[in-house]
This record gives sequence, structure tokens and C-alpha cells, in this order.
Amino acid sequence: MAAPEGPGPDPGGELTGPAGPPAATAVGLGVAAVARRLGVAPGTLRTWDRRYGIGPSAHVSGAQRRYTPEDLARLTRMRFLMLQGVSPADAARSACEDAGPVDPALALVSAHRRAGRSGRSGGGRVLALREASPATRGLARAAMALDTAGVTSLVTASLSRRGVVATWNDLLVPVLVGLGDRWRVTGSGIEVEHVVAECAEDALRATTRRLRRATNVRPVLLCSVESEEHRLPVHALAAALAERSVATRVLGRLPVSALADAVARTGPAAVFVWCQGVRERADAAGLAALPVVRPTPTTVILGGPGWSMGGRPPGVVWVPDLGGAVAAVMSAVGGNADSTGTRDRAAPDPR
Ligand code: B12
Repeated sequence: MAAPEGPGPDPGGELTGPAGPPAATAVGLGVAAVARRLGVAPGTLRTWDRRYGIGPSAHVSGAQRRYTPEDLARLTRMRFLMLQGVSPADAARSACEDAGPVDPALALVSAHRRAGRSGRSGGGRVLALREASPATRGLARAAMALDTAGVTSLVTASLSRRGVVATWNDLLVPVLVGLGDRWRVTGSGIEVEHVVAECAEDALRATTRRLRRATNVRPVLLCSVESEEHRLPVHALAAALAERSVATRVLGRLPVSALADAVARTGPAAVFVWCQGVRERADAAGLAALPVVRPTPTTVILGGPGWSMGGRPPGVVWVPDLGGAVAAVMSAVGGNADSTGTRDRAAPDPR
């Protein structure tokens, strides 16, 4: 079993029993003492024992079963994982570690623990990735080293070699998801997230700025909902469209009323609105406030996991990924989603 994070076994000397090597001879802690240490009710400990088989293992004749230091270490780890948002069942399984990590987030915990044991701190310097091509591993390494020049040059090289959609899907998203998982499990790595977000945004904006001759006559507006701080997908879309000679206007975070004004003033072919929805979900029904442009109405395209689509007005579409957003905008402006100016469209994924 991995060493527990947080207090180690028996730091408070509450274990009862004869002196000597603790695990072998100590009689152990009672349920009330363990509950106190973990900050849970004794009944909760009994439930965990019954449901997940993570309970006291010392058998003392004529007495209640007692918790050994190993039991306490296991429970401490389970509690630590639960405080990071892992479900009790998964936390118990991981704490016992017989079955190995059961999901990527738990694999991440193990990676961080291994890094921790080799003397590193702050969640370790290794980023566990759900998908790990050599390219994504390289980007993750540069990011974890806070090597801004390295991150920018890896992203920039991939953008010009493989194009925006492939760079976003195969290089950036796996690293961003890995960083998000790491933050969820360990609460650390915000500085790394910022390095990747800043450098990626720079590189994507540079791609967008390279557009010289736009083919779209009507404007395309890109924005996110007012409460949203996640904006990388918007910049990925702007860059992917620029590659296809479609100019966009990135309007940042907007309340619906401001978006309505922008639509009224510019009569766009398409509007894209991103909502990650961390602080609050956005209701697509609210977009009924957008003015109807005549003779050809604006195509309203929504992206991100934060939308409630229940009462969406007719003609409002939700797209699941960057490729879908590109296709929807290209169809609104009458262009071909596959036509890009990128040199090497067919460059193999270096996976
Ligand atoms: C970078 C980042 C930030 C940066 C954003 C910087 C920037 N310039 O954008 C900063 C530091 C500002 C930030 C802040 C916060 N963040 Co944040 N952040 C992220 C991170 C790592 C990447 C965001 C991103 O670009 N995602 C894009 C892709 C990678 O996201 P995806 O969900 O996997 O994408 C799916 C679809 O959306 C779709 N898709 C992907 N790309 C595209 C593109 C288009 C155009 C379309 C249509 C679809 C699409 O395909 C994917 C598969 O289905 C995510 C981790 C993650 N998994 O997303 C956390 C994450 C979104 N953040 C999270 C949180 C909690 C926060 C904060 C509350 C943290 C805090 N303590 O302050 C704040 C909230 C800010 C706010 N009010 O919005 C959580 C959200 C959890 C939840 N249940 O909602 C995440 C998921 C991390 C986690 N695992 O917990 N964050």
C-alpha cells in the first residue's frame, strides 16, 4: 500500500498495547479514536467497513476488533481522496490498492504519490495524461517545467505543421484535461494551467492574425457567456476559421443584451457562444433575445459543456467539438470546412 498522505499512522500515540514494533504487536485503536482522528462519525467507519471492506483488521479475543496502524493509514488515504472529490467506493479501492487505480484521476494520485516519494513536492512534476503521444508528453514536460518558451514553440510548431484542429484535439486538449484532473485531485498546478493557457492563447492569436484576405462578406462573432473565464476554445475556433480564410471578431465575455446589440449592429452570418459553465450554467432559452437578421438570419452556434438546451430557440445549434464548430460556421458563411491554407494537412500524428 502507498504511504498515506496527511498524518501517518499513530502520530498521536493513541495506539494501545505492548511496546515493540507497532504493526505486529500493537492492539490498535478503537473505532471512536479512529473516527476522531479522521473527523468522521463512528457510524461512518462502520459503514465503510460493511460496504467497502475497509475496516479494523486486529482481532483481540474477548474485545472489539481494533484498528492497526496499517488500517489507519489506509483509512487516512481514503479520507484524503474523498476530500479531493473521489467517491467513497473509488477512494476505498485506491486506498487498498490491490486492484490498482480505477480511473485516470486515481492514476494521477498514484503518479503524484510516486513523485512525492522521490523527494518532489507540490503534487510532483509529472503530469499523468489520459492520452500520451510523444508530442503531448513533450508539451506536458515543458508545461510542468514552466518553460513558457518551450510550450509556445511546441504549440506554434504543431499549429503550422498539423493545423489548428489537430493541434487542439491531439496536443492541447489532452494536456489541458490532464491539468484539470490534477487540479481536481491535488488542488495544485494552477501556475502550470496558466502557462499552458497563456502560451496556447498567444500561439492561437498569432495564427488568427496571419489571415490576410478573408472570404466571408458577413461578419462572424465569437464570444463567451458573461460569467466565463475559460476562453481558449474561442481562440482555437478563431484560429481554425482564420486558417480557412474566415475572419472573426472575438468579443470576449458578453451579457446577452450586449450580444444582441452586436448582432443588431453587424448582422453577422454566425455567432458562436462558449460556456464551460463552472460558476453557472447558461440557458439557451435566453438567446431568444437576439434580434432576427433579415433576409438571412444569423446562425447561432453554442459550444461547451455548460449549456442547458431545454428551451433553445429554433435555429440555435449546439456543437460537441472544435471540428463541429468549424463546420457549422463554414456552412453559415457558405465555405468549405476542409479548405485550409496549412501546408501539411496530412502530417501524421506523431503518436
Ligand atoms: C485552463 C483552465 C482554466 C483557466 C482558463 C484560462 C483561459 N484563458 O481559458 C483559468 C485558470 C482561468 C481557469 C479558471 C477556473 N477553472 Co478552469 N480549467 C481550465 C482547464 C485546464 C482547461 C479549460 C479548457 O480550455 N478546456 C477546453 C477542453 C480541454 O475542455 P473539455 O471540457 O475537455 O472539452 C470537451 C468539450 O467541451 C469539447 N470541446 C473541446 N474543445 C472544444 C472547442 C470547441 C470550439 C467546442 C465547441 C467544443 C470543444 O470536447 C471535449 C470533450 O467533450 C479545464 C480542464 C478541462 N478539462 O477542461 C479546467 C476546468 C474547466 N476549470 C475548472 C474550475 C473549477 C475552474 C475555477 C472555478 C477554478 C478556481 N478555483 O478558480 C475557475 C473558474 C473560472 C470561471 N469563472 O469560469 C473545472 C470545472 C469543473 C466543473 N465541474 O465545471 C475544470 C474542468 C478543471 C477540473 N477538472 O476540475 N481554468
